[in-house]
Amino acid sequence: MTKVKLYQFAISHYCEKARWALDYKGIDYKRINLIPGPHLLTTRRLAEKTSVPILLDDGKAIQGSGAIISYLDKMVPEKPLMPQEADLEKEALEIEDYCDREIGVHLRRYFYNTLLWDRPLVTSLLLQDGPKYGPALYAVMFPVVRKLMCKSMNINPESAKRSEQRLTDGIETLNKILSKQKFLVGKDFSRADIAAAALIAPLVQPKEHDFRWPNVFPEPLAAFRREHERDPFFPWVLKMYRECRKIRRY
Ligand SMILES: N[C@@H](CCC(=O)N[C@@H](CS)C(=O)NCC(=O)O)C(=O)O
Repeated sequence: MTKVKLYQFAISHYCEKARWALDYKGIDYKRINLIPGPHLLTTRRLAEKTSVPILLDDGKAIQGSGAIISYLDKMVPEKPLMPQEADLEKEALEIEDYCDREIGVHLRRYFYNTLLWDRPLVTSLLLQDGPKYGPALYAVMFPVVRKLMCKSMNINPESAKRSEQRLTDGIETLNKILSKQKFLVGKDFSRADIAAAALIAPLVQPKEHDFRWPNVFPEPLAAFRREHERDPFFPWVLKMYRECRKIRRY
């Protein structure tokens, strides 16, 4: 493979899924960090939808964390992320899809409903490792970006309350599986583990994660974290990051 590029938001947990798969496969890639708002100018040019992650390989764009993992497994079959047995393959895809929908979406809505109203904190997070023009642009444009984010992700106090419950249900599902087994599917590490661990990582904040999270989250997020610290999924995420998340820096 020639050097591939990953268009991403540093903060995005879906982008973390793609980064994890790239690092796990030992692929030498370049990160192109975009920031919410102006990202539209880049992503519209590259792919069908506006979202990141987008992997660019030799002019071919692969959009979406799941599609990127499937593509990487095809291009670099060593260390497969898809279980090799057909029934486990189906199970892994189902769990990944569940985590994308029930954890990824709801954690994001629940978190942003608080974070977006702490302007210094959220702008420092959204701009982390981003382009140089970011701070000047957000000094003027942030209220517009926030409005767009709330509209496109349907973020408001009522929807966030429902998302808190959906996230809690998602966590409960993970707890049930992980109290019985080491990995989510079968006996080996797979894309299902990457999906679950990466998408819930903003809550757990493992030290191996290469996004610099704030030392303390504002309430009620800090309280939500404290409530779940003793759940089975929490030490499991820390272990997955410790044992299976080897970040390569190029
Ligand atoms: N299901 C997609 C979700 C990707 C996604 O929602 N990305 C967000 C960032 S977390 C995004 O790019 N939002 C901006 C947009 O859609 O224009 C995946 O797995 O990649």
